[in-house]
Amino acid sequence: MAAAVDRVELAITAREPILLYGDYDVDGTTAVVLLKTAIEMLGGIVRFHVPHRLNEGYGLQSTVLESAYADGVRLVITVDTGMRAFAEADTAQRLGLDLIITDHHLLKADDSVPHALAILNPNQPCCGYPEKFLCGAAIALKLAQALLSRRDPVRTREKTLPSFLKMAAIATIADAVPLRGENRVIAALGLRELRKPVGPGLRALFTAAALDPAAKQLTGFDIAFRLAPRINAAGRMDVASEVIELFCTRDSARALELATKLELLNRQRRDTEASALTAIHARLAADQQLADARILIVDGDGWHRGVIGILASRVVERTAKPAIVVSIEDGVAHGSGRSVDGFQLLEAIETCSDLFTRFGGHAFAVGFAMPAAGLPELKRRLCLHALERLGSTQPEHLLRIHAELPLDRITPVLVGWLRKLEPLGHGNPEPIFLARRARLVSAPRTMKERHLRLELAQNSDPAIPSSASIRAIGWDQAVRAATLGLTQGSLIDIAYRIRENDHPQYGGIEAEIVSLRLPEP
Ligand SMILES: [Mn+2]
Repeated sequence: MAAAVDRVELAITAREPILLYGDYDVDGTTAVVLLKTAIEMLGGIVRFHVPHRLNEGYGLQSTVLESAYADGVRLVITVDTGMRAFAEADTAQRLGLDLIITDHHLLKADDSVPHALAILNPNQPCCGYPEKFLCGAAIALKLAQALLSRRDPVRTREKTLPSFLKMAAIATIADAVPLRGENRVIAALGLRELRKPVGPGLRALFTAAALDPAAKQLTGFDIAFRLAPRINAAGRMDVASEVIELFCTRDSARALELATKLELLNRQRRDTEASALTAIHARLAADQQLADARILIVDGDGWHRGVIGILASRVVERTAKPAIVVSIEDGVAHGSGRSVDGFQLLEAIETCSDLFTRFGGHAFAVGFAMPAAGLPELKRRLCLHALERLGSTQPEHLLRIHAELPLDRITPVLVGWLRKLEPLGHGNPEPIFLARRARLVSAPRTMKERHLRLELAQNSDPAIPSSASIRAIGWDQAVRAATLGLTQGSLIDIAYRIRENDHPQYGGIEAEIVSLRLPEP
């Protein structure tokens, strides 16, 4: 850290431009925003580069380093990337560029690291930093904190750092690092900061996502499922650098324009994803051999490469099997895979490393590129590998229920306690409850022909008569309810989450049904 801070200070004093090199996802772009803001506060000159997902691909690029050098840059700082950029680090050294790598990605199996002036990554075996699961933006925050504290420790602690926690919290929740330890602190304090009046970019983004941070307590869910997809849409569908502009601009008209564009890109992303997902499900339904494999590898022509990762996640959710979605374009296959507990996906694709032109990732997520002609061989080898590792039995969807909670025990006090568990997300999952033999007070209703709305009552203690009922919502559960033949008076078991609906008309506490069944007789 000291070496990194010294070098950045030198650049600031010499008014030497610094290039920040980020990744195109939420973590990478917020990390750029954070560090850019910090260095500019100290009087430094910052340029940034975020690669274009489709045209440039993931990671540090030598060509960008070369043109930065030609433009007078002598110091490059990576955020959320760089840990495996060995060749590019050598390019930097050859050019005479100083390189500081800040990244949270894992090292190569042999613990070797690229040549750099300094590397900030708690995953290095020699690093004593106690929190190993920081996201990229949180590591950028550490560097910002170190830089600013040297100048003014009091102001940094009391004012600047809290304001930076907003970006770090969004990234911590969006990048799916476990929300425990220091990450929980960053996320919780950052969410609190997000409630206060913020810059025009964040405000415009909140409006686009129909979120009012002043009116309600923001949750991890709001960030993960409402804010983050909009930020990510830029990198998936177009250029991520506009996200950085959105967060840095002071011009509200421009912020509105950029947020509107993100909204549009996010809708595009959703449509693209939905149509490809339909095609994938049709394929799995039609091809039994494909569907029975222990790893699902589905390829299609020209599927948008910005969404193949999300598609793979959807297939995993639905099938409980590791899945790889491949998009073929001009004879080149680009794949993105997601895994399940107990199957190390990076290790799996490493057994096929001779087939790839490029690959990387970790246990649960991988990406690769290869000549499309090699796909049959890849499928053959991976299916065999998965069969060896996972065995031939088909997986079961297991639902983890945290506690049994009859519906009449849901009280505002309990909801208040549950709120204290926030921020919920990876590593700190939202509790799922079980209620047995709840009674339908009225006939089930459907919404938009897909969703289910029930009015349920349950009297767990006959000594205390209760006539109260609770509304229960089941997303995409209308068909399931029809299969079970539910009518007024039916008894059902439900696994559910407790939701606070802030709709002005239908607001209140409700149960969100995760799964339902008829009770055992
Ligand atoms: Mn990251």
